[in-house]
Amino acid sequence: MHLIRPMIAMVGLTGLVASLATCRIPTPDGAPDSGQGAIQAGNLLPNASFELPLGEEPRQPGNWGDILNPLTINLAASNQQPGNWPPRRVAVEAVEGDHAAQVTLDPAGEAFVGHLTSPVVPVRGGQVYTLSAYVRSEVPAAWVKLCLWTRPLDWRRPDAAASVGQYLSFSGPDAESEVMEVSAGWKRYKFTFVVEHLVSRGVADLVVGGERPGKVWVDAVQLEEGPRASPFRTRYPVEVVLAGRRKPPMVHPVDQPLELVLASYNNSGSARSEEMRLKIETLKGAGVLEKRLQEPVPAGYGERKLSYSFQRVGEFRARVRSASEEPIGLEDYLFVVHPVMHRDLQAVTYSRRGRLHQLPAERVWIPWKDNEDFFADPQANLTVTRKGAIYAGLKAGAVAVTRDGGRSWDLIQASKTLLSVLPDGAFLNATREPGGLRVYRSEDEGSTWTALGFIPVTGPQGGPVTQLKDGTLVWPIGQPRPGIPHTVYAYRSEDGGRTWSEGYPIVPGGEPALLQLDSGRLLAVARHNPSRAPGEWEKFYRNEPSWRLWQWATSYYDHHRNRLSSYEKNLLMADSDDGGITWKNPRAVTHLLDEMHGSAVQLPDGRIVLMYVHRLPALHGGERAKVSRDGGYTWEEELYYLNTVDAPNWVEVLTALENADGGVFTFEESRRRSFPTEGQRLKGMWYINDHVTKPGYSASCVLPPELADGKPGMILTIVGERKGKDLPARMQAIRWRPLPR
Ligand SMILES: [Ca+2]
Repeated sequence: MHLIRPMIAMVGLTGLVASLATCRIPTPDGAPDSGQGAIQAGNLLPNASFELPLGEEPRQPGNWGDILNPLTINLAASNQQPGNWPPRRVAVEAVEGDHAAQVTLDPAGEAFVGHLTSPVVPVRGGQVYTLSAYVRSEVPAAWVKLCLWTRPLDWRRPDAAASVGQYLSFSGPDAESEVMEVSAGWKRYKFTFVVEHLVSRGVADLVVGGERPGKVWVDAVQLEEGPRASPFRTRYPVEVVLAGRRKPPMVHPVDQPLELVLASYNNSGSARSEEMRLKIETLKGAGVLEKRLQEPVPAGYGERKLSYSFQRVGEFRARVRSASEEPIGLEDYLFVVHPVMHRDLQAVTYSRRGRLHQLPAERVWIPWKDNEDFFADPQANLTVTRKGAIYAGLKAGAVAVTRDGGRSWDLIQASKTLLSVLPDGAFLNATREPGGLRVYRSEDEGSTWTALGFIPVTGPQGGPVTQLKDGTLVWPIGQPRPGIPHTVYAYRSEDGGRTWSEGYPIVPGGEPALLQLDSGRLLAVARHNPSRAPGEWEKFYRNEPSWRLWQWATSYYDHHRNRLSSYEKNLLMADSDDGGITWKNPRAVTHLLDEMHGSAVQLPDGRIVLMYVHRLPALHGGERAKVSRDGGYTWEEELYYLNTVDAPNWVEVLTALENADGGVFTFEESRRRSFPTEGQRLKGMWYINDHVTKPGYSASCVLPPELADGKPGMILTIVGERKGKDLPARMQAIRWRPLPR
């Protein structure tokens, strides 16, 4: 059987090579004859004795059981994750060191099966390899198969009939040993094979099974070149894992030192004076910190605490290498550093090359709070009426109004929810009626309303209505239509809202807002959370750094399966030069996931300011802004932070989840995505939404000089703060301006 596989495997190469090209895991030369050269001694697998942490943190790139590496992600994307990811456990009689990997046998048809997948390792095309592992079982009549994949893993049973008589098709691993019986005592299992030509990396897949559920233990796994299994050794004499051990994970507030834990395993039997290098770079690859770690590494397992004055905000990657650049650190540690602002700070902050600075600003609380719902989300655009009033819809009919440019606010009660305010002071409302949305207009601050036109639409997500200079109303509405991805459409009315045009597609997405520039051009901003088709995973790697960061940070409190829904969750912009009929130049204007609800204003000097919420992780996320001089194509380097939202009860919430679940927080990632607590089904993300204060949405306008400080270019932004367990939903008004041109 195996003899015919090498020729067969050529078929899938075009797709594989194309997909590999988009991935960033370093690959060796995958050229046709990369296998040339002498046999290389040594174990290719890192952490192969399972002495270093294995998923205690959110899984980071590079460790065992990583479901998001380029070869294993197909399992997640096609719902094949194991119910329990193998943890590392103390094993009294481990073959090497003190720990072994524990694999749980899950139901699979009539049998019970478990998998232990290795990190991605380089392999040389056409080379002979031997894979070996020590295995023992708590379950009688257990078995093991040793496998190697050089293409995306797929554990679905291959259709044997499809291969009958077909010389050029097969599925399953590249190489797969016979089934070998496993007993209660440790025994070494070995498998020698060749890998296909024109491949450059692989994942070892140890498959164990039995007739009953239970645990199988694995230790001292070795993948080496050549036809024999040599005595086990670790990949390097010293290997390390860098961890943050934060709650919530991976977020470090800027007002604290950057504290990391370096876990090491040294199997040489005595302390080693091994110099290591810690490098921290931005996700875009710019180096920001490099440290030499020179203390001796103790024999066996050791931990040391690292603490640095970092004082930079942004998204980063930390890695450890040996002095000669060997990858002895098997995971990169991805992390974010958030700015920290006091809720009443009379300033906004901004970052330049990661360093924080302040700009004076005025900040007041709007006299409104809500203990019932978590939303604190004003509609995106504010309008300054001809009488100098500015209104903000809060919830239902509650409206805040200011007549002094946002310094002081009063509450009024409209009888319908405020959608938008026109420059003449009229309120607009959109009410869902059977089959669509009815527009209403009020001339008396929402007391009485007149019905206007109707737009037939299902599942609408309407943004604010914008009145163009020629009086035309343009209303962006996100909606699903049969056969078309969720899209934002522009509806136009040239008679004040009595009749509306068909919807003209703008961009994919929802949650839209429009701005007419001085030039007459219309600028649209929309939230973009695309979904993927089942089994589709290549797109994740097109946005790899920010997507990975999001995946690992959220996998802490939810299941990977849930978070694989989006490969992007950010903001798109597009332009229209004909009043909203034809849209062009669609472009991403933010690039991290969980950045949404964007809106823009134009300053009197022509610059565009984009405001949006940055949500992840919720601890000190907040409203952000950035400035463009060219109409939203390129952005100045400074990032403005209008507020940051603390969540003082995070640890309490995470502990409650841990106690309720008993699984997710030990990172064994049980199959349960929701779990019972006090008679209710509790789902991690929902529980967090209900209990942790987080940033809401924003609304902005440019103040005329008489409502500002006599000078042009001041922005009024309302920022929401969503309800947590102890704090109500509420909103602030901020009078601020970005740096001068
Ligand atoms: Ca071990």
